[in-house]
Amino acid sequence: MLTEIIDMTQVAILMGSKSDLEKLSDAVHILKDFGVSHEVHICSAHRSPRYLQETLRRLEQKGLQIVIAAAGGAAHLAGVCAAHTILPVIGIPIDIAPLNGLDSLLSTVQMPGGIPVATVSIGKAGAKNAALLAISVLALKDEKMRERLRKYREDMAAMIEKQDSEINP
Ligand code: RP5
Repeated sequence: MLTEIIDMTQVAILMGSKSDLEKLSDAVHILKDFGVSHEVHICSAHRSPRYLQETLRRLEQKGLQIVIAAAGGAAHLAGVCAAHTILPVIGIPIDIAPLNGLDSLLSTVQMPGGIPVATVSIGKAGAKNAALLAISVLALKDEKMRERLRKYREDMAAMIEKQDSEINP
């Protein structure tokens, strides 16, 4: 694949803290399985604002197309990323104590008009969907990616049918 030959990064997964990493494992696996070139970075909007900005700039120079940003609590990472780039930004609200993600959801989803963040569901399901949503955007201009996405859906449907037949022998 061309993206493997040239040093290109299509998708960035950014997170506010190393403590978010285990919630994002499905997103990383899905991007790998679909052959999407990606990088995973810890860059906090409030603890390392300059590093976040530098990372975005560096990745944009490597052909970045979509940013996935995951954060918990007062989760402004996705919004700050969106402020620094015109690329599509997908926000994952991470569930952390004591509010278990409702705080992160509202912080991520409630962007004032003008700077959009496409927000997925809280936690692990959101991480999975963020990767699949990024892939569907890439698939707009990539027939092979579209085929992989169709197959992914077909496999999922087949699995549900199999499970149904198992409980209805
Ligand atoms: C956010 O604060 C991070 O995204 C993380 O979800 C949360 C807690 O971070 P740690 O205190 O675990 O580093 O910025």
